[in-house]
Amino acid sequence: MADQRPVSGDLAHPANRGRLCVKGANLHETTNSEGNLHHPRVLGSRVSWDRALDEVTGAIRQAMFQHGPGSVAFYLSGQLLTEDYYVANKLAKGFIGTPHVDTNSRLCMSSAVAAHKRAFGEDVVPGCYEDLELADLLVLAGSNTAWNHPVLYQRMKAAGRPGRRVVVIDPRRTATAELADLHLAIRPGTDTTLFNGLLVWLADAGAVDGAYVDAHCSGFDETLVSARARAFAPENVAEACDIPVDDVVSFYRWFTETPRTVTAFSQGINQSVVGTDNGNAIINCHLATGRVGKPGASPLSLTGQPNAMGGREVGGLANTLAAHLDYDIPGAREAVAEFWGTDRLPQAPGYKAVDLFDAVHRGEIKVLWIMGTNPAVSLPQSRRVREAMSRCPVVIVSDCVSHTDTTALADILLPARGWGEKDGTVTNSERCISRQRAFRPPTGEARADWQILAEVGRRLGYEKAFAWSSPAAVFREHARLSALNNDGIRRFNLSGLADLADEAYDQLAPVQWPITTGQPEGSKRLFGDGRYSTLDGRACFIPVQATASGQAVVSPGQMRLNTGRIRDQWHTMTRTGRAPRLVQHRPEPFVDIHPLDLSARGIREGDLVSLTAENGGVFTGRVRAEPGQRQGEVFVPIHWSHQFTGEGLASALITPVTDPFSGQPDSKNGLVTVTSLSARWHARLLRHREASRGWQADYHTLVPQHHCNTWYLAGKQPEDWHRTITRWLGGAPDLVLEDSAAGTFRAARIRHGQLDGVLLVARDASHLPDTAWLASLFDGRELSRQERRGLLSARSVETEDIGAVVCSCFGVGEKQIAAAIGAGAGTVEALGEKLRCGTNCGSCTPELKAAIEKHRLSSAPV
Ligand SMILES: Nc1nc2c(c(=O)[nH]1)N[C@H]1C(S)=C(S)[C@@H](COP(=O)(O)OP(=O)(O)OC[C@H]3O[C@@H](n4cnc5c(=O)[nH]c(N)nc54)[C@H](O)[C@@H]3O)O[C@H]1N2
Ligand SMILES: Nc1nc2c(c(=O)[nH]1)N[C@H]1C(S)=C(S)[C@@H](COP(=O)(O)OP(=O)(O)OC[C@H]3O[C@@H](n4cnc5c(=O)[nH]c(N)nc54)[C@H](O)[C@@H]3O)O[C@H]1N2
Ligand SMILES: [Mo]
Repeated sequence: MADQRPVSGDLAHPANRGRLCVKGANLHETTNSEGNLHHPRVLGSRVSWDRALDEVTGAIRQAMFQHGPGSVAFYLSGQLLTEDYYVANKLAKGFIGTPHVDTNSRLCMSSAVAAHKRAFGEDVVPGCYEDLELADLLVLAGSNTAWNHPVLYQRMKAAGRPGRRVVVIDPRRTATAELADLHLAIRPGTDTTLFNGLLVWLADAGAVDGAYVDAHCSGFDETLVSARARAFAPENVAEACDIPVDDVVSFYRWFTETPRTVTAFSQGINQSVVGTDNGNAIINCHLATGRVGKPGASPLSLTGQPNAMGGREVGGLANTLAAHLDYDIPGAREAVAEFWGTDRLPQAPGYKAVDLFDAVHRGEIKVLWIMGTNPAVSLPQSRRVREAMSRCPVVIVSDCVSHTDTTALADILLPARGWGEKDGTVTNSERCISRQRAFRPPTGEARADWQILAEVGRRLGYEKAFAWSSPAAVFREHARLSALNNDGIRRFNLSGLADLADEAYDQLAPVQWPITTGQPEGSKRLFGDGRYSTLDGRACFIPVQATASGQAVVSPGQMRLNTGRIRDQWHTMTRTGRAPRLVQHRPEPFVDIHPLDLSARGIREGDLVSLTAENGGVFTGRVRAEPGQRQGEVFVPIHWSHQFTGEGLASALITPVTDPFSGQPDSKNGLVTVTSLSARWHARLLRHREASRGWQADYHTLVPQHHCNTWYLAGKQPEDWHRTITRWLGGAPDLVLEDSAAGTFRAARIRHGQLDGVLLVARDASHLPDTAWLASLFDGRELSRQERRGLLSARSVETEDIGAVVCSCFGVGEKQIAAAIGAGAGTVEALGEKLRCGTNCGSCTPELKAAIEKHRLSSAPV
């Protein structure tokens, strides 16, 4: 059962100052160990750690011996701690000797990494979060900050003041656009055009900081010539980006006249075949105006995972070696080899994620060790990824959760300690290192990832190299390595922490790197003095191309696909999917479509549709009419996996094409055809948690509740409910209500006086009742007579139907909000006072505003 203690933020932490997002605030619902992996397993059977580790080392040794070190591969994650990551990288590259170590950050940050390296000579984020508050112009490119970085969004919002402007660049009108003075709903994939055009505009307006460019940059002239050659007058830009020319001009003017400008960018920029160019197109404009690493003036890549940055520090990406030392830096390989005391370091970079799984598919990789990521769901063309894994002779998966789409394909399963159980450090987008501390006992026999890896290193015969006894010891070694051959050009430097005592490590306060003996308090901003990490100290302008797959031809009947995140779920839902409060905001996989596209296709809101990609991938979800979509484009969430639904995986629809520099897949971009599922019936089936699946349906989604599971079901063929009901409910029903003319059927089963199962069927999904009250009856209570009477109408006289939950922090529903607005609560603040909604994490305020606006429009005199 969930631990009921509420979670609170750390008031002293510089990044959030105690604020939490809705997922953080509901963490207590996800820390129950039900569903966690408790013991190691080999081929499905529980084994001892000793046996499991023998299997792991045996498989690695055999592959190395028979096929060479390159037949072993690691696929890591930005959700590991830095210490875990460091040990994995050292084991793989240093001692097994395989270059094939990559991470899910390839799908996330690698384009930003590549852009930083091209421009600055090193993967460095020059700015910090405070800049988001100091900026007079905030440009949010390809980032739905309101939902995905809600704490930063709240900071930006609170920093609003007269004259501060916000521009949001996103094909969709998202919750973030609520903060925007200007929303540029560009055609997907046209960001380079927009920023190339800006560079030309800056030059023509005389807004280029010539002195800065001359003193600190190279490549400006070629870059400008290349941008001009593509004739980027605002009219061209407007046409290519499919936005009004006045909006282009407003954006360009504001950028020109605002020295304190921050451009924050995220997955709409990175996850593209031109992701690296996108990043450089942005950075070019900042370099041209000298706005890098200055208070309130910088490009700012927003990372996603808690430790995406830590992975970049240790060298978790296949094309890096360790500690910002790359294979192509002269002398780096030799220095790292000497530092580690090994002669096994690979000669050249290994496969990046998409290529890695291709190599697995070809049979080149004999042992694949996956840690802290769920590639069967998150990599493009997920069906082929699963096929690759099932072909691989030995798949090792370290995870905290027993049932995921990836653990289902593991030969060896290792239980890893998760959040709250493990100890170490993480680094955020602004280079700030924070301690993560264990505060609860581990689940079952779970071990920390670094311990598992170190033990394998020792069993492979490298006792000395893997002898650490604490994460603090690993951290010190990592810090020492960062200082190796570091003459100050390489900014990543933790030498000031290399001798950190255990107690000091335990108490380490958040601190931003570089942290050197000369600057032990860390560094907020970098490159503000115009000196970069290149050999000549100059930043590089990079000419960028102007077209992306965003302009690929959409055939008649096809729609362009966009994918992304929702407010209350984290990735593949292995944790947030277990929290009943968090599943209520969007309980099912969905498809956002513009209302005009719906009417043109004869589809209605609430219908089930299937999207089919050319690669055969299918996604089935519930239609939402979304006026914020561009016409011709659909948006689907990335979160659902086979653990929760049938065909509802966004990545099934994505073709694995990648950016040529970063190898990051084009995950925001697909082409699909839309067909209605033509369901003849829709149902809700509520069963107690342990009940096995007795039902069959063409569509299903599991919606976990506190005391039961609710299945959303639909079928294309009529059912004989009287025949199937016994199987579906696990026994004969006690109450049945049918109206065959109306197509409704309802039945309930009661055992020992307690509710055991309920089925509600309707021809139209919108005719199904709200099931919150029914779900609450599964708490083990003996049903009263009144409750029994209410069962088939699905409501008790006393309970209020609150509608879909809008504020997950306080469980406030759509219908309550509408009623409060009707009764005069005309502002977000008034709603907060009345219902508490929006007063905690604040991430529902855009939806509250939209509800107020909707009421205003509907009650306005015609
Ligand atoms: N609630 C929640 N928060 C999260 C996560 C989560 O799973 N759930 N995950 C975390 C992680 S790992 C990450 S990486 C971040 C990601 O954070 P974001 O990058 O904000 O997340 P996304 O929703 O994937 O994509 C952002 C936006 O890019 C837009 N976009 C698509 N194509 C284009 C384009 O061609 N140009 C532009 N300019 N925009 C485009 C999409 O419409 C979308 O609104 O979120 C982090 N925070
Ligand atoms: N189409 C499309 N695809 C995308 C994206 C998109 O926007 N569109 N976004 C991409 C991005 S930015 C990202 S970051 C990825 C995310 O995709 P994934 O990384 O695949 O997703 P998660 O659900 O975060 O998987 C983390 C796994 O690690 C486990 N875990 C958690 N903590 C630990 C730990 O401490 N140790 C170990 N060993 N395991 C742990 C969890 O239980 C879970 O199974 O998806 C990418 N894929
Ligand atoms: Mo990410």
